[in-house]
This record gives sequence, structure tokens and C-alpha cells, in this order.
Amino acid sequence: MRRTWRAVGTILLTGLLLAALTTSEAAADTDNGGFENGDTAGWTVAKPCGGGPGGWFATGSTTTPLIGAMIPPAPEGDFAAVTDQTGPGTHILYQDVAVPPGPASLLSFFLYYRTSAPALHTPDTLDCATGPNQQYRVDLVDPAAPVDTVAVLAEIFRTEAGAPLSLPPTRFTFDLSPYAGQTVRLRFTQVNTEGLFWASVDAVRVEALPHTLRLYLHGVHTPGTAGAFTMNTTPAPAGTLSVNLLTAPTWFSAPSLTGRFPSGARFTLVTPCTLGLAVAPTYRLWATDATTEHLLTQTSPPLSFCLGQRTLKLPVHTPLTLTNQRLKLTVSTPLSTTLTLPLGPTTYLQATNFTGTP
Ligand SMILES: [Ca+2]
Repeated sequence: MRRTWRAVGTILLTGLLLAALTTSEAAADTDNGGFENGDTAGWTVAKPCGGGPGGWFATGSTTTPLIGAMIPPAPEGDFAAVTDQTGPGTHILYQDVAVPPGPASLLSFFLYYRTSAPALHTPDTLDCATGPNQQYRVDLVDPAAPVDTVAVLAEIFRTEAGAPLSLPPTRFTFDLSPYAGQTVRLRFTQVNTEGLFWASVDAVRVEALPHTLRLYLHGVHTPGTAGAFTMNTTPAPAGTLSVNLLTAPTWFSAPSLTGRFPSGARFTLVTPCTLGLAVAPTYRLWATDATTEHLLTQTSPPLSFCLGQRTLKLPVHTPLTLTNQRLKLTVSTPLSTTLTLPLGPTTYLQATNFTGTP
């Protein structure tokens, strides 16, 4: 019976791992963040303090590589990273990570530890020459700063004085959105002057998260186009724009988009109801770059009663991947009809579940 349950558990776990791999496939990621190379390739190991043997190691074992202390199995895959030592030291593991330029990025990792010391001590230094200093911390650091700086960009985790002497594998997340487009140093540091300390980490990931993309229609022209207007992620100043639909007014997204809309992502055009059109115009949405143009959808909805705000569904076929392409929106009728379009925060093209830039 026990064997059966274990088999079911293995299948479930395998399914979860596959789901995790699929999710992270398209995302920006760390180099060897799960240590599944069986080594610390992609990472830099430093020991700015302490003379004896000790440091960070990748291991697939449940005992540490130097002194054979018991540690949990890797929480994901076969390998994880752990510190081991025979005396006092400062043990650093870091990687410089390019945070995706999109507006939503998430750092996640499994962290766990155990110490033989009777208590944790958390002075604001990584020096192991003067104790007591017994801590494990995770920081975001400027890559140009000294390797053991405590003037950090952000403190992600720290064992505070009085914290438990051991922690089982626990998933932590941290919002990297404020660092979009920057390269930051992700640094794991373990310091010990009071006893042995086994600090572990696994499954370090940086993922771009899906977000709703809103491209506000502006009345300014897009450079390099024949009189087309711009739509971007900043609401237009309040105002109106008069255009003749016979000339098929056009908006191009700025900047270009690189990313993916998964199956089920919804495209809509949201406008105030004050258009006062005599005929139902045709709306077209395209994906374009310098050389090609691809029609995503075309719709001519009948005029209908409108209260306050009009939400027009644009039935774009998904999944859709764009690589440095612009979205192009045109509104037209075969008649000469002047459209007075209110601009501002209530006039935009919206698409859900976008993972990418912007
Ligand atoms: Ca792993």
C-alpha cells in the first residue's frame, strides 16, 4: 500500500515539475539556478574571510561534502547548493542577473539552513574575524560594489537574532519589477564564527510575469510613418482628436513589442461613448515590422447602445508571439465621416496576459 502511494506521489511530483519547466521555458532565467549541472557553473563563489577549508558546493547528496552533516535532499531536481566548512568563515555565492525589461518580474528560490551554534547573531557586517557573527542572508547588490558590501540595493532574506536554528526548504519570492532592465547581483552569504552552519539554496529563478498591456491612443504622429498616430503605455493628455475615417486613421504601438500572448489572451478597444458615428466603422489590428504586415483581426460591429464606455472585442487568434513588432490599429469607413475621439485615460487598446516588453 505504501509503495502505491509513493508511486502516485512520484507521478504527481513529476507532473508538477513538468508544469514548472513549461512555465519557466519562455521566461528569462538564471544560469544553472537549480544547480542541475552538478556544479556551481554560472555562479561565482567567494570567500573574503576565513582561512580553513570551506565554501559553497553543489551537491546531490543528503550529507555535506566536507564534514558529512545531514541536509535535506534537493527540493527540486537532483542537486542544490550548500555551504560547508571546518572553521569560521564568510561564504558567498553570487550571480549577476539581467532583470527582464517588462513591468513584472519575480525572483523565486528555495532556501534552507541548519547551524550547530546555540544562537544566531546578525551584525551589519560580513566580517568573520570578529564575532559573534552567525547569519545567512540574501541580498540584491550593485555588481560594481565590493563582494562583501552591506550597502545593498535590497535585503531579501536574513536570519535575525532569535531566529530558529534550522529551516526546512522554504520557497521565497521577491518582486524584481523596480529593477526592470537592469543587471543586479543576487548574493547568498553565510557567515559563521560561533559554530558550523549549513546554508542551502535551490531553484533560483527570475521570471517575467504576464500582465495586462494598455496602449493609450495619442494624437501625436509616429515618426517614420505616413501620418500615423502613436499608442503607448502612458495615458494621453485629456483632449480630442478629429480624424476623417475615409483616410483610415492609424495608430502604431511605440515602442515595438517583444513577447507572447498565450491562448485565451483577450484584445479589446475601449473608448468613451461619445463618438456619435453615423455608420459602423471597420476596426483592423495588425502586427507589423519594417518589412512585413500581418492582419490579426478585422471586425465591423453594428452600432449599439452605449453607456459611458464602449468595450469592443477584437477577436485575435492566440497564442500570438511578437518579436520586435508593432501593433497597428486602423479605423475606417467607406464614407467620409469625421470622428471626434476623446483622448485620455479612458481611450486605449488593451490586451491581457502579455509576457514580454513593454
Ligand atoms: Ca535543483
